[in-house]
Amino acid sequence: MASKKEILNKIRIFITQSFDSPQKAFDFFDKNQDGYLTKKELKKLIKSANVNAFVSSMVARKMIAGLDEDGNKKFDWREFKKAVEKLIAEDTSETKV
Ligand SMILES: [Ca+2]
Ligand SMILES: [Ca+2]
Repeated sequence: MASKKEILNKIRIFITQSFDSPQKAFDFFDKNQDGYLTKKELKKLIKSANVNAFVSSMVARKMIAGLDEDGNKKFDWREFKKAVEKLIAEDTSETKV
């Protein structure tokens, strides 16, 4: 199974290469356009980054568990933006060493 680092790397590359901005990625995967990314929608995003279905669902659950600040079990734009910023920040800290 791919390591956490590899999975996060895939997601980061997918978001940065497929979309002009995190906002566009959010809008694209918010399929019902209610302004929230549910676990199901987030899982689709992760799966699109070429991560297998089982791992995608696990990662989606963990991301929401870790970064859902208001506890409604889904990402609003602000929370998603933080998640993406964290993803990109982790990359910088790794490549510096
Ligand atoms: Ca939605
Ligand atoms: Ca939330």
